[in-house]
Amino acid sequence: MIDERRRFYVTTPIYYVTAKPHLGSLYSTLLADVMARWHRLQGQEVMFLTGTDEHGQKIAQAAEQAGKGPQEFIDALVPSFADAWQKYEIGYTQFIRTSSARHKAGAQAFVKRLLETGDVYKSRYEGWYCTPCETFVLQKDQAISTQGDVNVLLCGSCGRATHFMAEETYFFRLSAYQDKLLAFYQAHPDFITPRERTNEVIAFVKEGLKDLSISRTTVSWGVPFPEDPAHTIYVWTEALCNYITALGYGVPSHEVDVARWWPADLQVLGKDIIRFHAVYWPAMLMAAGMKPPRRLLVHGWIKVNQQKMSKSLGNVVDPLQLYATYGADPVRYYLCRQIPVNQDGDFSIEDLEQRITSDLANDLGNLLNRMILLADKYNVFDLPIITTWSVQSLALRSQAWDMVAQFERHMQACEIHLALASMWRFIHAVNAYFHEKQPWKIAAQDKHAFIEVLSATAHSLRTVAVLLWPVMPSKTHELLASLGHRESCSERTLEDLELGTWHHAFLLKKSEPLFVKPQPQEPEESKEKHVEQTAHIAIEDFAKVELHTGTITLAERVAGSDKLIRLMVDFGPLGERQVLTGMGKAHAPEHFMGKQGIFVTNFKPRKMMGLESQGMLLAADSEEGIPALLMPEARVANGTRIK
Ligand code: ME8
Repeated sequence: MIDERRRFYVTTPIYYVTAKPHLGSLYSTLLADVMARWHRLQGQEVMFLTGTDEHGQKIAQAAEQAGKGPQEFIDALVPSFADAWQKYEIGYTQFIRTSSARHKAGAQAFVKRLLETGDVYKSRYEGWYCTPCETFVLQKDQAISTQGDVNVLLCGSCGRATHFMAEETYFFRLSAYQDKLLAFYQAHPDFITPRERTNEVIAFVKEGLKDLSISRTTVSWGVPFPEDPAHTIYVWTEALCNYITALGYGVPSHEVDVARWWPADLQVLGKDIIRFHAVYWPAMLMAAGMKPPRRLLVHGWIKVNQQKMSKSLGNVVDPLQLYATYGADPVRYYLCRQIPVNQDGDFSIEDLEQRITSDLANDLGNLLNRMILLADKYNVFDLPIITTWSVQSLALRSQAWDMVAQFERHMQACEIHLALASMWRFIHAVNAYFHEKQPWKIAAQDKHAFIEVLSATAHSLRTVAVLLWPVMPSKTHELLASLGHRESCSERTLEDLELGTWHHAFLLKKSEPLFVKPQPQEPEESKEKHVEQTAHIAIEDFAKVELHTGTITLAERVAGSDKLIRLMVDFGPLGERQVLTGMGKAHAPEHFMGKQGIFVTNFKPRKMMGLESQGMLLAADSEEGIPALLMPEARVANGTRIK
């Protein structure tokens, strides 16, 4: 099922740089990366664009709050996007910044084109504006909140207060595109994935489209409007242009690139910005004489406790923290598998860890481990090409073949979670096959049958690794390396898997487990219990530690150290010993003089600042955090053993 077009252009939304990227930004970018890799796997040339949205009131306000100029503010934040994408192996081919000269010139050229076609005219706008969403809010989309005696009009999308604005503005004649848009949706039923969302869009367009204000006189942090520098281009109009300015729109020498890549094959976005991409953007492109994108992948929201994860709600999950704890591939897998692309999904650490433990470590990782362990035990690493297969192996091969077809179908439809579900059904089947065949029992008597089971398992794992590469680029390379296959997934095609023939030889390699199971996080309370439990030791263990009483006869600071104090201690029959203590910051030497303390006396002597310590003085932190010496209640003979 190889796509006959040889090129694939995929984009992500460009993110507002008001803060570092969060899990929601990663999610859109990851979906685009998986689709980009999926098309690379088919041997297509891929253009993958992502970037940052750097103009408008929202950015200007955020910069002001941070006490910085807008350019300085965004310049400091943009590297955090590139860094996160690099850690998560996002293989974009271009990163666009809307403050770049190329983008600004391209956006101006696009608006100029709309002026020339007569689809942009100057008039006056009055309405309610939501700065966080950077959009005018129609009356029907507003909610009213009464605060004291005042009614505040809230944005229907984000629930925050709107403010009234009246200004001279340029309008885009959106109303003229109502019928053309409806005809376009009808002619392209696959324009929006998932299809259900098309109905929302059609209903919105059918209600009637008003002309769109596309300039501001009150926002200076933006791209100057062509031929009227008192205005800046409305941030959304300008931002949408990034998808073509990145190709070189407006630069005569780049016309060929625009023609080569546009229309985009896939634009990934969250459902919050569907209207901009499914209505305004296609209409503006039509007005400029260009085609709308081929397809939009509109995904749901990642939520935390049923609420959308967002910067303004302060409930964002930091992708870098997840990366540090679990690594990139397990998080990539979790996001693709757990959250259905077409729905909202709740993020939880428990689900993430559960997926890593059961799907990755148990189902996939253990299968590889068990095979390699057996290969090692019977010293059979070299698996030659098999020409005759048992009935069960043939059945497994045909399951593999079916899975490949299902997987491809789902991926072509951008149903990544369903593609993974069908793959895991197959992985379960491979585990069942391995279990039924009991290769550990036949290894000694029937070497041929033993090798056949390993080979069928290796073929299955190779199929899994190749298809899974778009989702877990590193782990699948490790998996292939353990099978002795060093093929680079990015260069291979699916044809071999589609044929379904098993004709490979393998050279198995001993390797580290593919996935590490996360250690369960214990609640604080049970952690304490755990400490109590592990604190139980046998009396013989205690007997190993020799504790004696001793009287301090000398205490002085060790030269060159503000911590160490040298003590001479009288241990009675055990003699006199030198003990160093690190309590010099809390206590002066006089504090120790003449006191009888308890010492560990059988530690291996240890040198500190050139002096040997032959014991350890016991102390415990007081409530004020100052070490208090542990002493016998009554004076006892020096050198008495504590039992
Ligand atoms: O809207 N779950 O930028 P933005 C899933 N600059 N995806 C989420 C998410 C969540 N909780 N939160 C954010 C903008 N996203 C404009 C876009 S494009 C020409 C201009 C993702 O930084 C999702 O894709 O607010 C959403 O559409 C996008 O980030 C919004 O990012």
